[in-house]
Amino acid sequence: MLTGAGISAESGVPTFRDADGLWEGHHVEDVATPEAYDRQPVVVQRFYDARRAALATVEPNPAHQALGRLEDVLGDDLFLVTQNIDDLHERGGSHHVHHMHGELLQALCRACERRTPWTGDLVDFPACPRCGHTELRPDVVWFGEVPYGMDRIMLELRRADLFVSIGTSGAVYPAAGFVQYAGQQGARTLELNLMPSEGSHLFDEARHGPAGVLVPAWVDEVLGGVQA
Ligand code: BV8
Repeated sequence: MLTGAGISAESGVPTFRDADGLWEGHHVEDVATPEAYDRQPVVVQRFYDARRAALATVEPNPAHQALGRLEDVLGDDLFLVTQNIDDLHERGGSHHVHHMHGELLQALCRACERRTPWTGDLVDFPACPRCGHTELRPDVVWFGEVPYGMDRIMLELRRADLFVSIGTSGAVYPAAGFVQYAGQQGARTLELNLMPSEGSHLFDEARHGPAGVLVPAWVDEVLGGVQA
């Protein structure tokens, strides 16, 4: 199971590419690359501080909650990888969430490379609670950086018999390549998205509509089958 910004849209978290999306106000290269951070760290910290603060004002929606229910029944037979850096999957009841692009509510120290749960701002460059250096950055994967846990993800894609993609435009790699890889490994592939994504033609089946409607309906279908 792969999710993207679309699953959090109905919770009020802006997506990236839609009108009024995150990238509307900012150029990716100005806020989401290591070079941007070296060039203008205050601008980058402010961009993520604002998103971190906004996270406290939103709630998980029925799509997140449905995946929480699915995990309760399927346990380890469900591997949930998300491109999202919000914590709405966890607040929606999912306990095992693989954040391949990092987490807003975590700070990463560039000096000691250790992580610290973080809910406040980083723009005033506070000291790292572990090593004392003022080298804390958002624990997110920027463009040009290697996503987290790719080995585990590729392993799960190889053993999957069903690959489901929810709320993603299929514009960013390596996530956008997962459907092809999973399909080549024999998995059936399903897209649940508001509208056809860039890779929609690569899926065996595609259902289009809001995740808050599609995902609970699909989970009830699966659980109906499981519990029958
Ligand atoms: C890497 C964290 C090497 C920070 C993010 C191959 C070809 C071309 C380019 C590349 C390539 N390989 C690598 C690249 C470069 C680059 C890339 O892909 N560039 C793109 C722009 C072309 N990739 C990288 O740099 C990656 N690193 O490749 O390292 C490597 C690779 C493999 C193994 C080893 C080494 C790192 C990329 C990660 C960057 N960080 N996020 C932050 O959040 O600020 S990416 C960020 O943007 C998100 O995490 C997400 O991944 C992406 C946004 O995409 P979506 O989540 O899909 O959101 P979007 O708005 O685009 O779409 C929303 C969708 O939802 C839409 O389809 C919409 O219709 C739908 N929707 C809307 N509302 C709803 C809905 N659906 C249902 N219900 C609704 N209500």
